[in-house]
Amino acid sequence: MLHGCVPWPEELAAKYRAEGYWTGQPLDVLLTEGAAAHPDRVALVAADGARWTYAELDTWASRLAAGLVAAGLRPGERVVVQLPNVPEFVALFFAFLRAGVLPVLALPAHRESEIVPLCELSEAVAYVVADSDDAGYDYRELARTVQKAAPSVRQVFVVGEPAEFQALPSASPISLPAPDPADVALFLLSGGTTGTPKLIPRTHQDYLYNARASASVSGFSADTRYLVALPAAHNFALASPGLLGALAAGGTVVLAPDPSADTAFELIERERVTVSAVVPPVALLWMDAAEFMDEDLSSLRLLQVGGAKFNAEPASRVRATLGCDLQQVFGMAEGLLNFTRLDDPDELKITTQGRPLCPADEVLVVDEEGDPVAPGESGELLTRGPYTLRGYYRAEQHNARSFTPDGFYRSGDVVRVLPSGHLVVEGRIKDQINRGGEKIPAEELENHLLAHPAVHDAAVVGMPDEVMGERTCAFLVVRGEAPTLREVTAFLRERGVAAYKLPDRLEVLDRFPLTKVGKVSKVALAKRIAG
Ligand code: OOB
Repeated sequence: MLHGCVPWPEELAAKYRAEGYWTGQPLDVLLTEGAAAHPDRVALVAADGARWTYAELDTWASRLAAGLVAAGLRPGERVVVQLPNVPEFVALFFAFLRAGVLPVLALPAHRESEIVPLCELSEAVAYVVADSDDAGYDYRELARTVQKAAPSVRQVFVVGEPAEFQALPSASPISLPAPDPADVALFLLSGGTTGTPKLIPRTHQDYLYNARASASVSGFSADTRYLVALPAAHNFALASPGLLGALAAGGTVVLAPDPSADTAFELIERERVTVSAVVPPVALLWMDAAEFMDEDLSSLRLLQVGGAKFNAEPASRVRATLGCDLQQVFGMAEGLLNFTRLDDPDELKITTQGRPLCPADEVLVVDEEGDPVAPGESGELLTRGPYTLRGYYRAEQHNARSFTPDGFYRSGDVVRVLPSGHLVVEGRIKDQINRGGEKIPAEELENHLLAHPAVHDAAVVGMPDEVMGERTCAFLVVRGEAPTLREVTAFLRERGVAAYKLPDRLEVLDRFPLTKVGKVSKVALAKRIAG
């Protein structure tokens, strides 16, 4: 495995192979098999209606792969990819797999303060962006900053107008060596809890299992028309089952540039979309909009909701408002996926976050001492399995804290297991805010706040919010005059912090409440703001 990654112990690897979860195939078979079996079926539809068959997508990916090689990219090198939901994302994804180049999948919302550390940590040799987004944000401007700050980035490729950079490289297809299925295929970003980003290595065979098994448990088939409403670079929309799962099943992927009801409903009607995946605030938006918008949503059979807790009350209204079934998904880029099953009783679909995807997923619920709780009691979810990472990339010290000595990943999520095996997510012990599915590492935001000249100390906590689940509250102890929220967010933007990480509220205190051992009590702060 790539240096800096933690492999599965051989004993478990042998078990996962023997039980058929790891097939020894490269991830790219998702496309090559489809192109061989049904070349003329539509694989991909862009928002503007442009479409590609499996054969066309396959050829496009091969040409891009040859282009990447001709541009000097070598197997094992890392490239930070930051693209919106455009068809080039899909073709390039497969091109990278073919060239053995490892994409590091950043989100379109990320800015300098996220992208530069990612390039540094991964020693990325290239950076791929779109020219601009719908709001007019120019990613080439970001690329200029990134290239100055991260000298490992030799090349910038641009989808659209390249300016002084390069267009996506393309060349006549060449034959390329097959990658080792046990090695890294791509890097996902962790939601994170610390001041620095964490990269999640996903291997060919673990991610192939992830996509195929999720597709199967979600009932995906050749008739599936999957709307990518969340960012394609996020594990939910990419492979859980997401666009890779739809392709694995021989279905069609439809790309939505944004998850608004206007955009999504038009595409659902036009492309007869059968399934999509959204975060809870988007589900709420769609349910409200369905009451007054008149697009035909009758093709929609299933709405997958995850990324943050979807409460039972709105969950119980999905069928009546959108006319489709609900599947709750509790997943993580680190691996473990839980799904409610299509044949579960409504009660479980509405009140639980599903049960583990794989029979070989090991789930432990432990108390503060790390001891298993009594059945049905709540505690921290620990997990290991055939598609759950064994360590973050180049993060030895952090790994020592994030994993138990026998390799269980400490999720930081507080859950309770029902007799049926379904999990109910009850909370979190990790220092992170989950703002409608978007994850904000508290320490990272606190470090940015501490850089403000008027800030003496900073502590960031979530505050309950009906739509987003939580919003972000920054508690500050200041020197001299307190800055306003507007000043603080302007300061953070100036530092290149992604918009979704900006605090929603500022509270100034004389001093922070402390725990018995003298640490800042976030529990007390969270209680205070909730009140
Ligand atoms: C998904 O992945 P990430 O990596 O953005 O975030 C993972 C974290 C989990 O540890 C948990 O804290 C939270 O997001 N979460 C949920 C949840 N789904 C995720 N909390 C409560 N209820 C849920 N249904 O968010 C992700 C990855 C793949 C599929 C779905 C979601």
